[in-house]
Amino acid sequence: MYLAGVTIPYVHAYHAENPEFRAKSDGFSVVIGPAFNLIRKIDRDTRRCQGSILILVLLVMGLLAALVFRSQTLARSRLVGHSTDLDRVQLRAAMTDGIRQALQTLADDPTLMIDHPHDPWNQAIDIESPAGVSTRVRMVELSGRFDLNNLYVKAPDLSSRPVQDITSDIFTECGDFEPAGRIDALIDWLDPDSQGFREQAFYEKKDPAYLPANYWLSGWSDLLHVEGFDRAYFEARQESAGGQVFTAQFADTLCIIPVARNRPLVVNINFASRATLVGVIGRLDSGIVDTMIASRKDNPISSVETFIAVLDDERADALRPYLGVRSSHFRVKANAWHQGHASRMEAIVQRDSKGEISVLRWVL
Ligand SMILES: [Ca+2]
Ligand SMILES: [Ca+2]
Repeated sequence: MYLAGVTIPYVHAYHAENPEFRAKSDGFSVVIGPAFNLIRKIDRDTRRCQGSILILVLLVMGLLAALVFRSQTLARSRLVGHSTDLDRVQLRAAMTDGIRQALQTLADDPTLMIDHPHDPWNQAIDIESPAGVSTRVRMVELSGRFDLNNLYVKAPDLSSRPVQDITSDIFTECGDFEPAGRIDALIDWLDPDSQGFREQAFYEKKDPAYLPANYWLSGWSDLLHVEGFDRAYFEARQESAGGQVFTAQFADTLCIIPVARNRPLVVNINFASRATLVGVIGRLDSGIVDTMIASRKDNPISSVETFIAVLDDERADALRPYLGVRSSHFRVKANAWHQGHASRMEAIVQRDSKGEISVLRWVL
């Protein structure tokens, strides 16, 4: 009887060299005798059968071991996931408590109409919870910087110094000596109309095309969409830092506060950097900037009038709307750590003259 299928030619080939060749296949032995005398013998080899059972048992045991290992791994990862969730909740709760405490200190400021770096709210708060969570909360004063969203004010005061001129001077302090095109593009991005060179028609031609916001900047990343403000521009400003002149940093001189306004937000001269003050006041009158910085060193300046009184009336009127001694906007930043996990939380807040605080935006 012939073996079925393709095995026969194979067996024939071997038979030519080994007349007594015994070929095996699963469950069968094929004894090959003299040439072309193939005999199929159904020979259930007992030892082979035992071997097969042993292999089967080993396979089953291996499978069971794999299942047990898998279930243990899953259980362990669920435990780790649960622990991570618990840590996240603890960190979040600790930061929320820290921010609440910092905002309370800000609201309880005994000098609401005058703000200075020596104010109690300007000190970092460190908290260690009984559960071992470490939290640090810092209040970053924003009113010492000039807000880029001032570039669009609904009802500008015509006697004031133009916001574009102030922004241009601050950009120059930061090492940008040709800021006019960028500032025009930013105004087009902010203003609600479509009249300008960097409006809808311009951005529609980009690849990929997009539309200008015609609205407030909500953060620094928004600027990257505005013509002229790509990453290379900011990196070039970063690299220019280190010297004394025209090397101010955008982050130290400018801010972005996402809130509507009819007038520009006032710069607090008790907090502003020299570059911000020079930008707002102008290089021609930068002498009063040096006087301001010397005067505020140990004690807060309580009025801007003392300083702008030396200017002629027209110049004083042009600057008065931009300068003050009170801070209205802050960024509260919280960081928390626990057993190798860390988390952070931020909020931009506004404080009115009565000490009432409102959160403008959370950054989680
Ligand atoms: Ca104060
Ligand atoms: Ca526009």
